[in-house]
Amino acid sequence: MSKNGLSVAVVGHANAGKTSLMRTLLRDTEFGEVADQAGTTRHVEGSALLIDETNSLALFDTPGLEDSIRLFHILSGYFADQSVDGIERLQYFLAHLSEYPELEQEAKVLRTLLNNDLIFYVIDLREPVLGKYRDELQILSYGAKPIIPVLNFTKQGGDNLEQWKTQLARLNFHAVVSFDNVHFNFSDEMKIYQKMQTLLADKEELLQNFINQRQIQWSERFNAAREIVANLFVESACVRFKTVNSEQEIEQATLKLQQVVRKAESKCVRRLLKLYQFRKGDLENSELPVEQGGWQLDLFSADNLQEFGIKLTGNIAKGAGLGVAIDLVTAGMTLGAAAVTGGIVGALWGVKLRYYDEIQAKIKGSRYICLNDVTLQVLWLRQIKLLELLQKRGHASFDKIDYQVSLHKQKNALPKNWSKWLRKLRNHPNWSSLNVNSAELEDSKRLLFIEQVSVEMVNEL
Ligand SMILES: Nc1nc2c(ncn2[C@@H]2O[C@H](COP(=O)(O)OP(=O)(O)OP(=O)(O)O)[C@@H](O)[C@H]2O)c(=O)[nH]1
Ligand SMILES: [Mg+2]
Repeated sequence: MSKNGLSVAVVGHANAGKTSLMRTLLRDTEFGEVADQAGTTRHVEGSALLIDETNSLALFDTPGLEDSIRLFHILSGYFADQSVDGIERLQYFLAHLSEYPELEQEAKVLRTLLNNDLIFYVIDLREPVLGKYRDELQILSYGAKPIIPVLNFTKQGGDNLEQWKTQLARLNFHAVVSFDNVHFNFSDEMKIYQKMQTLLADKEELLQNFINQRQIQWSERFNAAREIVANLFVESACVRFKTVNSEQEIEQATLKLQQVVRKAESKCVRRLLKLYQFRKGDLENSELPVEQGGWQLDLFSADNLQEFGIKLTGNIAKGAGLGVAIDLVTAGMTLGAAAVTGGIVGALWGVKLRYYDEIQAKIKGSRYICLNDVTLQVLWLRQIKLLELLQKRGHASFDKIDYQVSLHKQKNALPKNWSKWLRKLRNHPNWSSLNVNSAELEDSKRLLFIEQVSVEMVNEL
């Protein structure tokens, strides 16, 4: 690995979350091994994030420190009568390692400490400040490298926060950051790099380039994700299948319609996961509410209504339930009434020529079916939810996401232009590749519309 740029050693007590931090910073769910037990990482392992063509930020994961009390005792016991600095103590220890075979893991950490520019010291906030941690910090300070204490498990360990901060300050560590590996927060990650900037003055510009690049990547990814969702929405709201006017045929066409939309949704989910560098395998383990690229709750299941807090009103309450593909002609245009009164011509004028196909179909005994409003709402809210989860999910996550709870927060509002969008989309069957004869997908108006939907989707997650 290139040593151009700068390098960081990730150190800390066993099981504090070092490898998890690596995974999250690298956006790599497969880096190293993560397990809820001490001694999972046995060797130093590194990976790098590119800054530009010649520079990278190298990160090195290390085994956990276990017996720091003994190690500190050994190191501070050397050269009792001479003034010898910390680095010399560490080097002396490493040169005499054969005398302490039981401290081999610790020795790996000390070597990494000496070889890198800066240290992230990962702290499990759930733990109270104990003597062994103070000893660890004293040992690390022997390396004379800038150290950033990274307070991990911020969700569960909040009660110990002040105690840890006070203790760290007493040991002269002031550049503390909070960073939870599971409940990811991009601005917390940026704080880590900003702290690095203040501690490594000669690398300030390089780190600024790095920070800028990370920010651009982050917003580009979010924009790309919103576009994927907007595309699915347009595809699904524009889809329209023609069928003859018989119960059996309509039922078959309905099933087919559901099938293509389900497929389109799982394609969208797969694309989002890939974009955020989560893999299919990670999903099954991490128990996102997604199964084999689709959602556990079937898109057309009526349970979705309650799940997403959707209330049935007006026509929908009386007639079509969720997932019943409605007859566009009768539900959307009241052509039925017009036809009864013999006003076909008037109706044609009234609904404008863009409905010509449907009217023709109606007269000839054919029908068009499309997705009803409620189904589109569910489809929309599920993607927004997934997007929100992905934005906040660290690459070290294992826990089940409690998406049920967050769904009931008031966030499930539809965009204010929702009805306007639907009206427009229903008139553009040529904007959906899900239609049998797909065409005009590169239509500039379609692309513009997708952009508009992406922008208005959610401002900030
Ligand atoms: N909830 C939560 N769990 C975390 C966090 N960070 C790590 N974990 C969990 O804590 C356990 C230990 O994480 P590791 O990353 O393996 O810890 P480590 O410091 O590399 O452990 P060793 O290699 O054994 O020293 C795993 O079960 C992780 O899933 C966090 O921020 N929040
Ligand atoms: Mg580890």
